[in-house]
Amino acid sequence: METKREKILDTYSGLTFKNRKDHVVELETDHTPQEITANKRSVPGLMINRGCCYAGCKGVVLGPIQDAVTLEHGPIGCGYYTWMTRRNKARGINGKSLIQYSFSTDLQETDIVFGGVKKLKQAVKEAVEIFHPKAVFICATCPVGLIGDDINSVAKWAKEEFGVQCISFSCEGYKGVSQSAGHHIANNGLMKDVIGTGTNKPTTPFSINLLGEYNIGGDAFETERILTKIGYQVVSKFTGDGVYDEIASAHLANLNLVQCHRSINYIAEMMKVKYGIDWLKVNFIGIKETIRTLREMAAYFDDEGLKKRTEEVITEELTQIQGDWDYYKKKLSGKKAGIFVGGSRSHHYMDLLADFGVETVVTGYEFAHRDDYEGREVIPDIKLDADTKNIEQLSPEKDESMYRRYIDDDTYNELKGKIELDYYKGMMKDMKKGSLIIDDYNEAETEDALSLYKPDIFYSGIKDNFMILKSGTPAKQMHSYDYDGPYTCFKGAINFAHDTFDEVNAPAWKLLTPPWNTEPTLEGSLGNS
Ligand code: CFM
Ligand code: HCA
Repeated sequence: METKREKILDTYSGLTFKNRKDHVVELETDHTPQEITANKRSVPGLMINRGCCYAGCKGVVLGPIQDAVTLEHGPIGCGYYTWMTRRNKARGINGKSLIQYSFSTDLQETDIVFGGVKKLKQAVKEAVEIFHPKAVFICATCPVGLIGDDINSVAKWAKEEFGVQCISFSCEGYKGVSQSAGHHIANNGLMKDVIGTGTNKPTTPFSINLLGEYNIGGDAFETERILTKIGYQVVSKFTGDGVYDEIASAHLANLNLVQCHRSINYIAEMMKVKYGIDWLKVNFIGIKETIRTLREMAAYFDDEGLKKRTEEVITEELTQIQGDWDYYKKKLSGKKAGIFVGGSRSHHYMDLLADFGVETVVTGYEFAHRDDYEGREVIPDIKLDADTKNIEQLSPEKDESMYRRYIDDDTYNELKGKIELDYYKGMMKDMKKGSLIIDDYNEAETEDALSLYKPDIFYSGIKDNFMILKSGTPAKQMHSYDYDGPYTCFKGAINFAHDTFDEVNAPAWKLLTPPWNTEPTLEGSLGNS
């Protein structure tokens, strides 16, 4: 009998089938990872959900830093489409935040022909004079790389001319295969020119940096509330509600917490080598996951007072939500979910859904790497110069280096003694036999997955959201949370359950008939590979 995976792939012709077959996995055994192909170039013509390198660098990692001007060097479209589309909230510093602005050099055809450096210099000058930012981040888009504008020299010039930190990021959209390369480029820039330059010394030993938390819908606010209540000092957040000086002083904290491993593991690994700061893979999405995380943190610092306070806060927060937790568990238990988001949320939200008895049966990522699916031993994605102790980052194009394919044996051995190898758990370990995992999912595959698995609710991306809604499936998009949130920690979990409950029970679904209720589902046989 054809498996569900085979049915999905069956719709493809030869070449596309050959490409896609290794990106689609149906688990053969409970909680046992299988090999999946990931972080590869998409098939042209398929309606995928990925973004570009520039989106990952400018939009995702650098954009949320509220006292920096993130200046797009390129045509206005790239600036416009990354203007406030991501819900990374910021408190503001003395009532001021720059994240609501879109800064662009607005390159025109003549600039493409004669070069855009003059315009870029003028834009930096205006940005500095009008907004007085802590830093200017110049982010290149595709045409800039193609015409060869020297953005590095402009950054150097601006530093001297205005006495302001100015960093250039060569994050042209076409680099790499998705936004993932952009995360890497942004991480490298922050590590090279920002982290380590600050002097804000923490005042308690329980000082942490919250990495890979972008404060979508206020998530970081809620996590920070819990951490502060326990007695932790949050030195910096990367980069949600981000503050330049705090990030510059991150090296003075005692522990790094990694929420979104995909987008920021590079910084965690580099800080471990350069400053000896350990990192913990945490997850503040989900009640049980939050408790596990808080206990692991307390165990790490190994302080009796901290452990006691951790338990007190857990009890206090649980007492406040227990009634709601029981209620929503009763209402949602037994339901099946599908989740497709970028590079880490699918797994995190799987944990939160499990708190309410909801099983994730079909899932995947846009641009994750194999480790996000399969798990891995954590090995730094860097080269260490044995004499100077300088760290050289491997190029983002070689991003699959997670499996130490691009680290020579000598470097590996050099690092192995110095660094404790950790294990990073991917999503497959938390999934059951028969569940489906799709990498770089596209619209056709999502449609087929919907009709084959018939989830009660589907957590989607932005681009695929409407197609799912039109199929009559309750859908909630997990990039901006459909303007809700926060969803972190204890109260956030209840917010999420409440929104999910509303979505599933909205009367609108009774007015729609999914196509598979009136038309046959998939037909045909498996093509030759
Ligand atoms: Fe990390 Fe993110 Fe995500 Fe991501 Fe993103 Fe995002 Fe996402 Mo959109 S950093 S990988 S590049 S958790 S922007 S806050 S929602 S795709 S799953
Ligand atoms: C990005 C940001 C994004 C876009 C979501 C989408 C977000 O990666 O460029 O357009 O589907 O969360 O806003 O992931």
